[in-house]
Amino acid sequence: MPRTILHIDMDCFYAAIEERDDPSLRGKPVGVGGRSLRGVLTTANYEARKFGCHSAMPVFKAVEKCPHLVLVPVRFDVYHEDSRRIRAIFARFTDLIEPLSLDEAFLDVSALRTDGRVIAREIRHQIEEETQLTASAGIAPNKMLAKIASDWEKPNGQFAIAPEDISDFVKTLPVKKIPGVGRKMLEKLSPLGVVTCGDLQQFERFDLARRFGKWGSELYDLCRGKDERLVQSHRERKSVSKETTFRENLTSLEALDAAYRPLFEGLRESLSGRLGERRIKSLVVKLKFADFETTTAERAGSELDKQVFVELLAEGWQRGQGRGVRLLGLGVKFAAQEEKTQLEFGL
Ligand code: TTP
Ligand code: MG
Repeated sequence: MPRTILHIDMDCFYAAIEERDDPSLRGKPVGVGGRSLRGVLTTANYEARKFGCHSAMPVFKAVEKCPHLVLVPVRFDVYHEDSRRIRAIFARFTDLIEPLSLDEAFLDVSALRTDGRVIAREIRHQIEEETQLTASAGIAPNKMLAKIASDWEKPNGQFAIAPEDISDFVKTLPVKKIPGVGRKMLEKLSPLGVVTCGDLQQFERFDLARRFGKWGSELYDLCRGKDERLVQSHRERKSVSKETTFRENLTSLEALDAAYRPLFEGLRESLSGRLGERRIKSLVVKLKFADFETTTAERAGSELDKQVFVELLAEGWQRGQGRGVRLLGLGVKFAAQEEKTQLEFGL
């Protein structure tokens, strides 16, 4: 059974929000992000894009291109709130939602067994009703094609690629439309005479792998419109912890002190991988007493600190007033993750 994947992308997201909230901006070229000429635009509305203004363009350059450009400061809290409302609308249709940024997401709606075009239209309708913002949608059997399709009828439109149309669609599709094929890749492909996915299809898989490594092998599939990647809905992890239940209750602070060390090492190991990139907000010690009552001692902190855990341990132990301890846990809580674009632009 082919899957039904939607890619939903808001139109001129930040700029559209600013226009909605300040109708006097409508019809004028608007750039969001310039507090000074040294800044960069986070986005430009369509009037400003006609002049060649675009995201990530330095403000001074944008003003050169479009002297009448109206610059408005960013209001991330508002964009976050609209993003939250949009995601809540997605959640009415499926749990399989993979947000890519504040304003775009993949949805796997295969389980609804309904024409993806109908679902996309309904989602876009609800978004417009509830936020007064427009979205565009791509509907396809996989992520790559859905993402490409959402751009096809932008703004405020949608485009579907049916399984039987894929091979014709990709034949003439410029390779630069494949997400991940950027300027550097194009510089390597154009000397080989590759402009379209059809051109790229002339190469054997081993040849592409030899030239471009693993990415080359992936391209072999992508240029045929093949993409098996799943829509990954990952709930953001809020914390990580290690705990252990003792065979016999521990009855002294010294015993606890010895017991926490392997947990500390375990925690350190958990944080040595990808989770280690997350910002730590606080450190937590959890104790379960002989009578099953649980207590947690927590302190703000940004890194694993043995001394802090030792102190939290003592604090928790004291609350037990001599009760034996059957379970000990050590953990950290993470700060909520920032959106990527926000970090990239340091605004
Ligand atoms: P995009 O979806 O790339 O752009 P857009 O929604 O403004 O316009 P389009 O109609 O073409 O989809 O990005 C979404 C928002 O993310 C955008 O409004 C502002 C922010 N952003 C940045 O801050 N920096 C960037 O470089 C880009 C591309 C986007
Ligand atoms: Mg967008």
